[in-house]
Order: sequence, then C-alpha cells, then structure tokens
Amino acid sequence: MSKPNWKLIDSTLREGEQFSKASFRTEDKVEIARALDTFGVEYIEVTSPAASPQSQKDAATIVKLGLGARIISHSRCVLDDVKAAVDSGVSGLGLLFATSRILRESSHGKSIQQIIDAMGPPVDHALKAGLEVRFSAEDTFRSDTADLLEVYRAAERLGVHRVGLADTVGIATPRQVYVLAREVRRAVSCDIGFHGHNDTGCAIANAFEALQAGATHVDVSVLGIGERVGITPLGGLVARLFSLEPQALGERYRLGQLRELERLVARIVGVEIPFNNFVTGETAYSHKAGMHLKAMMANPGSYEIIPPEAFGLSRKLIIGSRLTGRAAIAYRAREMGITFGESELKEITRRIKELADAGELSEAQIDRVLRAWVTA
Ligand code: HCA
Ligand code: CU
Repeated sequence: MSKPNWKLIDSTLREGEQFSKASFRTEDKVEIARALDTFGVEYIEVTSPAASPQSQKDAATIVKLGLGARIISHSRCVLDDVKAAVDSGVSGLGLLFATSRILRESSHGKSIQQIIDAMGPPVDHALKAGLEVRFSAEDTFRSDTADLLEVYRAAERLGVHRVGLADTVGIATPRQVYVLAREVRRAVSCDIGFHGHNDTGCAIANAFEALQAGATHVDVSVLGIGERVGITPLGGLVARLFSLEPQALGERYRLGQLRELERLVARIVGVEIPFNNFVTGETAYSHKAGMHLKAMMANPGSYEIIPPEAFGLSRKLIIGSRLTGRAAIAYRAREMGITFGESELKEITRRIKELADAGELSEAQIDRVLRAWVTA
C-alpha cells in the first residue's frame, strides 16, 4: 500500500442497527455519530430513512449535526425509498440489489436483465438530486462473475460514483476477494467499495485484500456489530492498516479515541469488549513469558507491532507468573533500587516461580519477596 487513498465508511448506524442487540434511540445515534466524527471516519452510513418514520427523522437529525464526515444512507433500489433518502438531506446513497441466484429467487425474483432495468430510475433520481451514488451487488461472492460485471458496467453507464462488492454471507476468502476486486477494477473506472461479513473470521483480511486490489472504500462498524456475527471491525482494520502505514493512520484518525468509541458502542448495545479485541482488548498489551519479558525490557518493539502509546494505551508486563524469568525479576528489582548478583538472582527467580506455582503473584507480592530477600 504505497499511497493510502482509501476511505472508511462506518456503518455502525446502519449495519450495526441490524445487530441483534442494537436498538438505538435518537440520542444514542447522535452520540455515536459525534464520536465517529471525532475519531475521523470519512463517512457515516445511517439506516434507510424509508425503514420507519423514526429512521427518517433520525437521518435528518444526524445530517443537521453538521459533522465533518459525509452522512450517507442505504436503500433498496426503489424510487420511493430513494426519495425518502433525498428528503432526509443525506449527501450520499448506497443502493443495492441481490445478484446471486439464491437471493434472486428467495428475495426479489428478478433476472439480471430485470435488475439492470430496475436500477435505472432510482439511480437516476439520486444522481439528479446531487447525491454521491453507490450501487452494490448484494451477495456478490455467490453471484456469477459475468452477471456481476454486466451489472456493474450498467451501473457505471448510469453514472454511479461507486460500485460495491458485498460479502453478505461472509463466505469469501481473501484470495477470492483480491481476484474479484481486481477484475472489477479492470471492468469499471469508478470507485469500488467493499462490505464484508465475518462469519468465518475473514472480514478484516478480506477488506484489506479488496484495498490491495484497488478498492477505494471499505465498510466497517465499531466492534464489527451487524447481522449475525457482524462485519469488518473498525478497530481491527485500523490495526491491520496501521501496522503497514503508521504515519498515515496517525495523521488521518484520532487513534487515541478508539477505545472510548468502542466503549460507547459496547455500553449502548449492552455487550462487553472482547478481552482479545484488536488493540483495545484487556489483554492486547499483556506480556508474560520470561523470554518475551526479557526482550520487551530491552526493546518494546520486540513483541509489539503497534505501540500502545499510539492509541493512548499502555502495556502490562506480568512478572509474577511461573513463566517469569531472571531478566524480568532483575528489572523490577532495579526499579526498586535493588541490584542482585547473578547467582542470587537465579535463586530469587527460582523462589518466585515456586511461589507462583500456587498462583500468580501480584506486583506487591513480588516486591515483598524482593525486599525480604535484601533484609534477610
Ligand atoms: C444486508 C445488506 C448488506 C449490504 C451491503 C452493501 C450486505 O444484508 O442487510 O450495501 O454493500 O451485507 O449485503 O449489508
Ligand atoms: Cu451487511
């Protein structure tokens, strides 16, 4: 990734509203939108104003906040839905139509040609209203490639700004995403978006591969919330990108706000942040084995690809476990102003490991052992 020219579309207020535990009140949406804007995502996607009367009012409320992020909405390819979106004042619209056989049969019953015919009026209306328009093929990765290219080319001829690849069911592998996104890149010259579900744990890798293949926009949500197990999580994709482009990510986003943003959304939907969450999880910066501790004390880069300070976080060195080592104990002793000789250090470490076999020692307990050793 030489030049980061991609943009993040946060869909916590659209895909995230489809999360089983989410039921946002207007004030929740406003708080989340503001926090997303502070973090610095380029787009905030909200639920289709046609979904319900409150959705219509909430979309307009968020537009009126006057945030830096572009507020876009999402809609079926139906003229009345597009009109509702235009009325709400959003500046962009993500239109979609399912193109896979299984969804064409179970969802709308249209052929590929009928899809192409049906998308004309809604796309046209949205474009004439001055919106940034995206057309996405729902269930892209179970669709026929020739059908997809036909639909995307037709969308481009209608003048859409972006076509979207949607891994609706989370079936795609990273390589498939790369290959298809490349093919679409060659077929159209407009922007390309990617939206990927995480049913098999590939959503971050898939989003990344889409970018590598030339996609320009990626959908994410805070903590990945969405239908079923959700989509590409904002924090996870940011971690993936930061490891390659730390400076660009630091310039673009207020990384120090990530944890607060996740806490906010977790509180509102009533879930815990996973202990092993990317970057912000409780254990994300815990180091424990003696070998790791030794190297970490010499150079924190030894076992960290993303410095916690970049996200306003700090690391935790666990030195009271049975896996601890001499270097870690010596380090703690030095912090307390105590220096031990080599053989003494070996003895103390052996003693601490023995004690830790009965249960991990707290820092205070270790300090007590070290002090007692000196005075003994
Ligand atoms: C859904 C639709 C969607 C749309 C993605 C997009 C999907 O299933 O509710 O507009 O690109 O996953 O296909 O979220
Ligand atoms: Cu989705």
